[in-house]
Amino acid sequence: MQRAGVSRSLTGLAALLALVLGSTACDDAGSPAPDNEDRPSNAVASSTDPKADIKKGLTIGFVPKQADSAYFALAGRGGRKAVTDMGSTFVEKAPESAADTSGQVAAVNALRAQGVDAIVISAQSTDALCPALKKALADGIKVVTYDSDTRPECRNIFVSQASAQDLGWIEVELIGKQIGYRGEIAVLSGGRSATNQNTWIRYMKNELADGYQEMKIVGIAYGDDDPAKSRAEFRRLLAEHPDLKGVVSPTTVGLKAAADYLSVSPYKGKVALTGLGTPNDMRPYVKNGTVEQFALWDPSELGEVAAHAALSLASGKISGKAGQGFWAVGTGWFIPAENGVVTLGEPTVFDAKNIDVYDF
Ligand code: RAM
Repeated sequence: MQRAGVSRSLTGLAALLALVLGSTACDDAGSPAPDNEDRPSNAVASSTDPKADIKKGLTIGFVPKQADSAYFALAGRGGRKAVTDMGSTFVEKAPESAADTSGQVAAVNALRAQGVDAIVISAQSTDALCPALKKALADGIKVVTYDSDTRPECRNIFVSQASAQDLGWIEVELIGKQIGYRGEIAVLSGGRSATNQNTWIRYMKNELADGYQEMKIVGIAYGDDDPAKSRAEFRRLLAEHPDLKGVVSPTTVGLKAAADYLSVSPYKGKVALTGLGTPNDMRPYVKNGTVEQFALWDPSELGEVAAHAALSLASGKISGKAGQGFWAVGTGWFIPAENGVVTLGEPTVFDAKNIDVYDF
């Protein structure tokens, strides 16, 4: 899509977002393309009753990417509130680190053995999680992915934070604006196998190829959503690419770690930094001029909507089939599109003008 020329003539990213979102209503929302011909489980008709009540006494198990994460703590808080408000039990099993895919598989197996009614997971890897999730589905456990998807045949619904195409474009725009849409950029990502980051990077590359020919990605590093590794990888990118003009970090952990280093390094003011971060993490670095703008959605809302999807699935109100809507109390009505994807809405862009309005 040729959008760079149009976007450069506008002043605010809000205007850009409105423009783009209006024209991309039908794009996919970050769900990876199935790499086989399996029929998605959510496309298989199952008997549902849209008038059924939400059951009480269910057990909903959340599996975030990692235990020690401000982002997943917020998402878990939203999930717990939704589940307990509706009279059910919230449990969470988290691997120690985001690089620990086997820890996520173990968490899924443990929740399965426990006999939970639904599993809500941010999948760290498509391939590693699918077999375990398929077994859970075969047991009659409903599976919702949130934040990071697996294959459609391995879950019922994916609650996506935003359209992946829009996120790819916003990242390119945020960094492009700051470097005059010209020069070398790099990406500091999270886990190498993380479906969400890999999908956004793919869309970033598409955008660059399509309308930003004078910007070039010269390096992609993976900090595994570990602060120390992210910082080290950021320093490596800076050292290996002396002409680097900017870095995009589409992970809250990577962006914070990079900003922390940049704020006290000689690169401050020379290399632009943006990406996805929480306002509370990023406030000091916006205030001290290290970071101009970055974006995110409300992680707590993401957790709430994912929990409501799980409750509706486990109550037999919906099956994940396209068109079968569910009500997320406090947020609204969501209708899965093709492949069972539900999109939360538009991400927010934060900067010095609005950051103090947000507290998460
Ligand atoms: C990190 C995780 C998460 C991602 C956010 C933006 O917290 O990698 O999956 O959505 O960053």
